[in-house]
Amino acid sequence: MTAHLTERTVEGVRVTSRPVTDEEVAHFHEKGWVVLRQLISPELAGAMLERIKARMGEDGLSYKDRPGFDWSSDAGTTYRGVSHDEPLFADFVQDEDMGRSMARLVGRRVGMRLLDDSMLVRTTERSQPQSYHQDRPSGWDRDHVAPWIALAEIPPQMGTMRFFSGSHAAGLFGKIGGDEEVIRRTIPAMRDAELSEQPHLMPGDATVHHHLTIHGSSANSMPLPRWAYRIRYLPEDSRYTNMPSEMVKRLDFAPYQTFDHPNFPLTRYVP
Ligand SMILES: O=C(O)CCC(=O)C(=O)O
Repeated sequence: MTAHLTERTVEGVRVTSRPVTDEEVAHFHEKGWVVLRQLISPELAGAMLERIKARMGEDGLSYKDRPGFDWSSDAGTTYRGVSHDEPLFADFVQDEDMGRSMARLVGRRVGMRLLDDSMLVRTTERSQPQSYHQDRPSGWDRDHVAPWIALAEIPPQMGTMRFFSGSHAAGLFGKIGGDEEVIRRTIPAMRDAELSEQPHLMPGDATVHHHLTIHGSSANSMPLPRWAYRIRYLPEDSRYTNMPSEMVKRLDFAPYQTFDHPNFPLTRYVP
């Protein structure tokens, strides 16, 4: 990856991301998802992986959930808030190009803030598929987008995601879940929808999905952990809807206030 103007160096590592292209933005707007090859450099992905392995173990099995905070399931171990603990991640989530790229995917000239970031590790112990769903947030009133970055190679058999193309523009379907057959049978609008191929991701490759895009992933059938770093970005003008939300649970948010709070820092992109 060539040096970029917004590049910064943290702990000796070059922190940057490449800007999204017009074609990628158009693809995202039409389909509700996009694959971004080499969104970050393999060097940055490798440095992030090294740091998270130091916390979770080579196989991801040394990490134990913090009760009431992490969201692990039989589909993987979740380490929430990596950027709160690791300076390299904290700098990256505020990257100027990430902010600009995510605003372009949202389709607005708007500042973007971190909603949260998590390491989603599909280990040999927690290797099950993630059934199809919409993220369907209720705590905020604007569309958010979710980059999911491979820190190590993730072939389809380790559980990359698939997306129902166009589902982001088809409405809110509520508490859905199940495999492809269930989604096609229970949601008439998805009966003939295109389901994306499962990508084979190399370190630094990413997928990004819209919060209403129906998505899921397969099991990890290999004897290695799947290291995926998922960030969620929210437009700066999003307001708290006064609906129950894990994200603001202990924050004493007033109804309809913005997310202007240290937990939700703005990226360095200024529109
Ligand atoms: O990591 C996975 O397999 C699923 C992740 C997911 O559903 C999401 O990022 O919204």
